[in-house]
Amino acid sequence: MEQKNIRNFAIFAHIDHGKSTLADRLLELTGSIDKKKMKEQFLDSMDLERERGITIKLKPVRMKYKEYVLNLVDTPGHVDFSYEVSRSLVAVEGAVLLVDATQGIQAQTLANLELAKKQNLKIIPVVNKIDSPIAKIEESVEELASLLGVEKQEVLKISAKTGMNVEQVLEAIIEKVPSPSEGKLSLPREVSLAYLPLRALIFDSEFDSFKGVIAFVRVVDGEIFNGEKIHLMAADASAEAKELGYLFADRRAGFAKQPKLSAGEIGYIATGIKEPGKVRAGDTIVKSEIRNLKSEIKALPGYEEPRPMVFASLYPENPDDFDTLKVALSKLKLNDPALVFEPETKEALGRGFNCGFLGTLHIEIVSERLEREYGLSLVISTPSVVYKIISASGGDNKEILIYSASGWPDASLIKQTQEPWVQLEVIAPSIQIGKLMEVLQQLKGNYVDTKYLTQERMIVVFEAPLRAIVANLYDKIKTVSQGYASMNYKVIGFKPGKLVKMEVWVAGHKEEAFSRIVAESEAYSEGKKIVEKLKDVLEAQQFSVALQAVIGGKVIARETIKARRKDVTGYLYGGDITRKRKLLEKQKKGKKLMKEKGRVNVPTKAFLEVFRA
Ligand SMILES: Nc1nc2c(ncn2[C@@H]2O[C@H](COP(=O)(O)OP(=O)(O)OP(=O)(O)O)[C@@H](O)[C@H]2O)c(=O)[nH]1
Ligand SMILES: [Mg+2]
Repeated sequence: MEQKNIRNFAIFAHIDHGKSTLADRLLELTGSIDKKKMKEQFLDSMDLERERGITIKLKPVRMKYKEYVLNLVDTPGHVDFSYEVSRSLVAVEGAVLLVDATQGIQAQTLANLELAKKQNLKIIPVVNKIDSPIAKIEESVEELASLLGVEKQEVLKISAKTGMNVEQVLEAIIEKVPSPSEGKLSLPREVSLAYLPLRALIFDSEFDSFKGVIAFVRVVDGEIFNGEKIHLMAADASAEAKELGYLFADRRAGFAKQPKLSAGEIGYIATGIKEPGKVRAGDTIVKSEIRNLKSEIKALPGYEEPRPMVFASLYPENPDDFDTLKVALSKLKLNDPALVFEPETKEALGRGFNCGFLGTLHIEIVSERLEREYGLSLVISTPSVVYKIISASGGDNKEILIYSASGWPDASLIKQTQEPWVQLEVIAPSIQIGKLMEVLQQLKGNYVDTKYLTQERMIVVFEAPLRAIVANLYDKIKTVSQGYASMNYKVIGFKPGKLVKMEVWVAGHKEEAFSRIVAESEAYSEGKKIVEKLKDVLEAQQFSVALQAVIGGKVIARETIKARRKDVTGYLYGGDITRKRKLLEKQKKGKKLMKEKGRVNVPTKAFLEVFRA
């Protein structure tokens, strides 16, 4: 395929603005999919995506339209998956920016646009959902045109649902998105004509037990043939292109084997590599034979490493599953490179991992995927943000970063505690600003500014501790605005704040996974909330169970679950008194043992429920 006939583009937007639905129409228009196989949001192929109605993973697809090859990448809209968006945008020359006409520009529209601008992408502005009776079409067109500084006529008006005007999107892509040879990734002309060694950018990957790591690549220069020896520059690992080809709509069955991949194309390379840790998104694949010329071949820029800000510990419910969890995490990381993890050991839980995530939905998705795709049962600790502690040791001040409550040092060593703060941008209809302000005031942050986005909609800028955001601010904002407000945030640094470690004791034993770091001013209400929630979610035991929130050895809140006496002898009839006594004895022993071990069995669900409290 000649490069001038290739167009590589992503679809990006705020959550739910209709990206995957537009992708459906494009697949149909280009005849890329069997009509019988078609279903709504076809590219959301993961069960989790379909159940929740959201896209979680970026998804590349190759389509043919007239004499052109179009490589589309569908991206997720939720803020927790923004690393999927930034990786997608690096692999393409253009992007369709969708704005839902019933919603207008939202927080992730702005955040994602910033990412696209950094990549110098050609942006095709599109207003979607014009079929909806509540669509504010002209307003949305005006918003989008002024945001991008383009004429209103440039903004396409479509319905991804009915297909109205979708063909215009295809035409605009062909006309306006630069071909790879003219795009941002191509070499200066005089160089590219001479000698073009292979350079392919890995933007995603997954594990296959037969083919090893399958890398999804954008070939930037040169070409690669099936069976050729390859080298991963950053990992300094050698491999072989066991199989390569294009990605058609149905990815599973859609690995379409080819003899070669050429500059400008998007496709996959099965590397045969069996250690998942070796392959990283952002790495550059070159040919083995030229690896010694490394100094002459520059690695592609790759990606900024994502900065996880929320941490939680994952432990296998069955300690024997530690190694399975380890392998599962590294395989999952191939497919979700925003995930970071490090082994750790906690007395009550054994061996597990401290993991970093981009947000709380990310935690949910990762733990669900581990359970579904790898058959693991997990215990998840209360999520926490990173805290900084200034400790005084031997006269010198030392700064340490704490990723979970278990790393909390002895109180006598703590000189000052600090926590990350964020700058929040909330976009909402002006008439809702009052109610939103009430929610924001509760964060005990600083109001910064209010700007008009349009006549009816405003952006409120606010600074607050990240801790408050993690604790479900997103949902609160959605609720008070009936879904019309959206938010985005970025970390601005650490600020001093009085923090303490709160422990939770169940039946007199510390349940380390429940420990969390809280603001001192909120410790009492937090403690109360946790023990009340625990009382709700834990089952009654054969002995009464005390639930206590404890700070520095002092109980600050307490609840009790009453004992349930289990009739172990019920099924014995008649007078077999010795057996009866034996059973009662056994029960007593069991109770004692349970009490000794403090093993009230706390199911994973309880950890998540308590966390959501
Ligand atoms: N009325 C109307 N509804 C639409 C249109 N396009 C999409 N929708 C609906 O909007 C909802 C979200 O659509 P998706 O295509 O999943 O949105 P998305 O942008 O891919 O969402 P994420 O990937 O999770 O960010 C679905 O219920 C669609 O049916 C449209 O043109 N008109
Ligand atoms: Mg989607």
